[in-house]
Amino acid sequence: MDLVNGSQEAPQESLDTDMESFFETAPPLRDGLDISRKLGEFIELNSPPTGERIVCVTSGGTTVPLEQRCVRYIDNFSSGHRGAASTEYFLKAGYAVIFLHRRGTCQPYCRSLPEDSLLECFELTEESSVQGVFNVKCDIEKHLNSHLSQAVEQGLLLKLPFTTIFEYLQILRMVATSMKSLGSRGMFYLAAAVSDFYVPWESMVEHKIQSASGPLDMRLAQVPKMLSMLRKEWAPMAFCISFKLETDSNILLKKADMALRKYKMHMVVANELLSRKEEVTVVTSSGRITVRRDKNEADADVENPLIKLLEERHSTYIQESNTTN
Ligand code: 9Z3
Repeated sequence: MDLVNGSQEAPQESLDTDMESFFETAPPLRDGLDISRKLGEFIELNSPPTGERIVCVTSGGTTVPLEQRCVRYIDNFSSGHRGAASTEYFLKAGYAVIFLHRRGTCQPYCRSLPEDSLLECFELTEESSVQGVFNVKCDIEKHLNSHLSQAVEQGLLLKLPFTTIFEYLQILRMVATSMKSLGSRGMFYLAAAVSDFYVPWESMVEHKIQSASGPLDMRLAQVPKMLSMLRKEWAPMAFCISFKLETDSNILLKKADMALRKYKMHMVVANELLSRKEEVTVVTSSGRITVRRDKNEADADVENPLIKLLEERHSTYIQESNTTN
């Protein structure tokens, strides 16, 4: 496959046109009406006087289909652990959460469940008894019920799944425009690993690409940068945090600084692939803050202190917005 990586930056007008054409040509969402109804109800329920703050947490990687009847696709790495853990801490901090996640990735309150088939937990050994297995099952059910269903039933957690870059960006736009009315009480926490390149739907082949024709040459278009659209049009008053992922530590903070300025983010969380569960650096216009997991506690997550920091900064932002308006 031939990845054509042009390094020149596109001017603003061409970005706007790229964005329009992305949405005009994307295959429409199958459950768009249902998502829109759920979003409307969720935002109404969690707006004053019954609710206060809402955060949209994006989580997992987007896929880029190579065929319309998709057999092959390019994927962006993300287990969804960051998004799932952060959702738990946001709920704990009193936020209502819209969890926009890649289908099949890590879910809130299910992070500690084993990767292997759940049935393997129930495997009978000579010492274990049917009663013992039943107790394990009850413990798991109790754990899930006490957190997950509670959050969903109380209307504090709305889960919206995506797979492709087309689904992700269309749903993100719906969420953002629905959250516009919340003003500064809305937050975007964009931890999803979003494809930079894609095959436009109209130039994608319908059927499975045949290998008999030899090597595959393919030109990928650049995914229009939605962050500036989010800040400028979709939800201009919302508090926005994006993530910057690099594998080369020498360029990470420079790239995070650039993203902060270019997309007018309120904060950019910089992380390196290998150390992402241990520490992150929060880049703001007034400086950088390193946030680390508490190594003295076995199960401590870096998301715990991170969400505390973001919640504090969001509170200050809401107060400042109220006094200036
Ligand atoms: C992140 O950087 C996330 O923290 C991770 C979390 C994907 C590393 P896991 O899901 O990992 O816990 O396994 N997300 C953003 C990645 C990204 O694609 N950022 C774009 C960029 O770096 C900007 S939107 O250019």
